[in-house]
Amino acid sequence: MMKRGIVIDREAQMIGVYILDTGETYRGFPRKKVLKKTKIYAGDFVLGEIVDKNTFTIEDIEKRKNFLKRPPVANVDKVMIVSTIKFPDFDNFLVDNLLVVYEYLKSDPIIVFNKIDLLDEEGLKELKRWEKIYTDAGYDVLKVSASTGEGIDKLTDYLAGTISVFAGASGVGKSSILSKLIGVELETGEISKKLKRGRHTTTGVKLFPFGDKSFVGDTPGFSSVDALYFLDKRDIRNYFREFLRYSCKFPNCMHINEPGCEVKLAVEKGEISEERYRSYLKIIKDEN
Ligand SMILES: Nc1nc2c(ncn2[C@@H]2O[C@H](COP(=O)(O)OP(=O)(O)OP(=O)(O)O)[C@@H](O)[C@H]2O)c(=O)[nH]1
Ligand SMILES: [Mg+2]
Ligand SMILES: [Zn+2]
Repeated sequence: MMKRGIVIDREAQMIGVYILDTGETYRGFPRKKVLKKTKIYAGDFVLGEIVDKNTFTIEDIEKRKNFLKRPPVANVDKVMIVSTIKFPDFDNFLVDNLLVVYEYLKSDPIIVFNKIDLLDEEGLKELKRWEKIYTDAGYDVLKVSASTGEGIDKLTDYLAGTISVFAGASGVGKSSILSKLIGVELETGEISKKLKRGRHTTTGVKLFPFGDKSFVGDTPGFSSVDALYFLDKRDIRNYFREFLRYSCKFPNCMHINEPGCEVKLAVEKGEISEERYRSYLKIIKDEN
């Protein structure tokens, strides 16, 4: 009988398949005709047959909705851009670059603020301020603490039925959130050891099943990035979500100093945040 599965383990010679209706895992062996057609990535939905208690023959691969190169995962529904207000200090320029790049890669970035347990009154105010800025810009914002577990259930519900991966600076708590989501309680150093165990190549990716048919990747995406590496300076404006609500006098308006620029007017009126606009100018290197 044909079964539908998802590739959750992908290394050099290894394809691990998770059968969606039972949650059992098998080693997948693609037919030649499948290999001829395409490569196989973590996140791929596959159709095939269980031939014995370890073996699943892959007869077909479903069309991908997207493919993220970094990390190499197919069918990514959400990229969690993890940040902190403190420890380390919030870096909005990094977040804005990541938002542009993952938006461009069609992978629906969201913002996850971690380490909220470390915030005093002033820190919480700062969190609220940034939360409003990104919500107004059109992004979903979630707040968690991987230490106390606060917000983890909400994040789990939010991610129900999705394939997601992490991005964000070093030390913000990506591995810690991953271990909370999948329920592996270990010291962070050990977690990374355990999660990386048996990995022989740097290209290997695992997806961990959790919650309600959700899968999260163990290999983080970018920790820092320059959007200009991916996109032409002139295209950056198309990946600031809130800019797209406005039509300027000139369709090719760069929103710098042009007459009839509705985006600049929206910044002056406070409809678009100064911080986001400044990031935009900094990304396209027009900071004066
Ligand atoms: N207080 C507090 N500490 C946290 C929290 N989340 C993570 N940490 C700590 O922050 C440090 C970094 O966490 P990691 O999970 O390793 O961060 P990471 O984003 O995976 O870092 P890289 O792997 O270097 O990119 C560790 O010492 C964690 O124990 C949190 O919610 N609250
Ligand atoms: Mg990590
Ligand atoms: Zn404009």
